Amino acid sequence: MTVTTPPLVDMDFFEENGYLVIENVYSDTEIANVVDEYMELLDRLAEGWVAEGQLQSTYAELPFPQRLARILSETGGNFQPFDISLPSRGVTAETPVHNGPAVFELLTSPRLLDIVEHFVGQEVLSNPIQHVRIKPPEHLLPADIDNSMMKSSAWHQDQGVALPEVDNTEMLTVWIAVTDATLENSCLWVVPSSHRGDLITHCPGNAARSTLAIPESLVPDTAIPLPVAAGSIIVLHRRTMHSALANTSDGVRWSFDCRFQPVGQPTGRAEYPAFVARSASDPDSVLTDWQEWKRLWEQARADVAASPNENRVFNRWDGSHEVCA
Ligand SMILES: O=C(O)CCC(=O)C(=O)O
Ligand SMILES: [Fe+2]
Repeated sequence: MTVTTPPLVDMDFFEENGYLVIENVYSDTEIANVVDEYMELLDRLAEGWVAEGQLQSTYAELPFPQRLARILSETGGNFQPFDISLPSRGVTAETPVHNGPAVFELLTSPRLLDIVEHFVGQEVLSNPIQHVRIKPPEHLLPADIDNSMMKSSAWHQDQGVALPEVDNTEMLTVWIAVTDATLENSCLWVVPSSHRGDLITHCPGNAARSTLAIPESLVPDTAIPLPVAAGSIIVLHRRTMHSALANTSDGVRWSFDCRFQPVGQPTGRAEYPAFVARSASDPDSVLTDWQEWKRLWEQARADVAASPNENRVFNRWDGSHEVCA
């Protein structure tokens, strides 16, 4: 498919509902370039892990869903080398992160930024809170892997999983479908209009769920699934409650999520690189070179590794609220 006509951005719908699905944002070529980039990455990682004795085989003969599941299983769920941001904790000089050209093209696509401008204005900053989620069939992964990059995502608001310093940042989440997202394979679910309420209490991880989550008792029963085709995006307000179920299909469910905001507002991850994606007032400030983007992440990694602070907090929740008991 080629994408030509400008997408319709229904701001009234977004203001009412706190989310918007926009189809055909990316061409088949843009999506294929990302897939190719990750296939090369997977080959490279698998060869390295075999050489180091961490993996029995590169499993190059297996279809992608089985291959990825096998490799993640054997390496104890080593997903970080695929992610497009550094983790919030435990960063060393060797922590891997993937900042490649095809991913950069997705994040800086003019067609995407034309859409983002409706929400953020003409001075657009790419926020460094960004992830890839590549979810193999869940039954092929070990039960002890509990990570929303590979498995289900608990109910949350993106504002709730960030520090209070972003409460007044007009941060927009953009969720990008690389594969079709379906009811079976872990499409996104949202609670329409939840952005018009307050920030909801999130509870820190416990035995049942290691990640921060809104307890089920606080999730309205009005949630709806948002199945979308590859190349579509879903935009979310920072207070829209969302989640994703397990991938019960036989295929891989693959998405990126990134965030944009007006230039000049706090990102919540000051030590990680934000960049100007578009600027009417200062076009020279726009980052256009993926190698510079990669270099910024490498510099951030070196800086954080050189002054580790394992006591740093990344959210505001201490679990003392009674709903967390
Ligand atoms: O795709 C998922 O499983 C969760 C995505 C998410 O939480 C986000 O885009 O902010
Ligand atoms: Fe989220």
